[in-house]
Amino acid sequence: MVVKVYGPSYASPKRVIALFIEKGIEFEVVDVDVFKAENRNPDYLKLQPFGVLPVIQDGDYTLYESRAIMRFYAEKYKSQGTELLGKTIEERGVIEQWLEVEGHNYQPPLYDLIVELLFGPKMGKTPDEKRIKEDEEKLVRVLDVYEERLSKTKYLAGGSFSLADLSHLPFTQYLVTSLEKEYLIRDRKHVSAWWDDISNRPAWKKVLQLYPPPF
Ligand SMILES: N[C@@H](CCC(=O)N[C@@H](CS)C(=O)NCC(=O)O)C(=O)O
Repeated sequence: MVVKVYGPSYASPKRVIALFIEKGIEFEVVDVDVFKAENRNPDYLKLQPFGVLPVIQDGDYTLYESRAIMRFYAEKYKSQGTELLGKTIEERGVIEQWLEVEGHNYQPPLYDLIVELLFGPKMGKTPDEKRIKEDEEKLVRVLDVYEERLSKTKYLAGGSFSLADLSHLPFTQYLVTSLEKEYLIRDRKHVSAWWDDISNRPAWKKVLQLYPPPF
């Protein structure tokens, strides 16, 4: 069964698509244009009542929330493609910890920056400089924690690439490419090496080739 992914040009759907490519899961995409408010159409809201992307449909199984989708397929196809959930329950715990950090500490200030600097202006809004400064400060504090962590382990959850690293790819790509804030990565030796490693994975390069930034 080919999995249908609604998106696919935006960051959160790319998280799911990167996972599908890492795992060798067949998928097809359905374009949803946020700038035409297609994510607010009644038919789309039947699939994703909060009106955000992505949603997947796998036969008659529907799932939303990009990290829930990633966890589901990484578990369902655990022995297929790249192993992303660790070998032991302890490793899994640490992966889950860093996935939570990504979702609660890393992405929120970065998402705000993207809205202020990319999406807002495209919709005619003036960027809020105070908010931009506060978000960048928050992100700096998070990246300092990452630098410390990555000085001890090659990847966030230990010695192997995992779902936690993968989950960082789409929004960090925005940071580097579209927001032109690559210095936040490059100013930190270990974060910089980690970014070079994970962003050069063939699966991620394929995602960018299929759905290039900025959106
Ligand atoms: N927690 C959700 C967030 C999804 C999300 O924010 N998607 C963005 C694209 S990256 C979106 O659909 N934005 C459109 C909007 O907010 O109207 C997930 O991870 O699936």
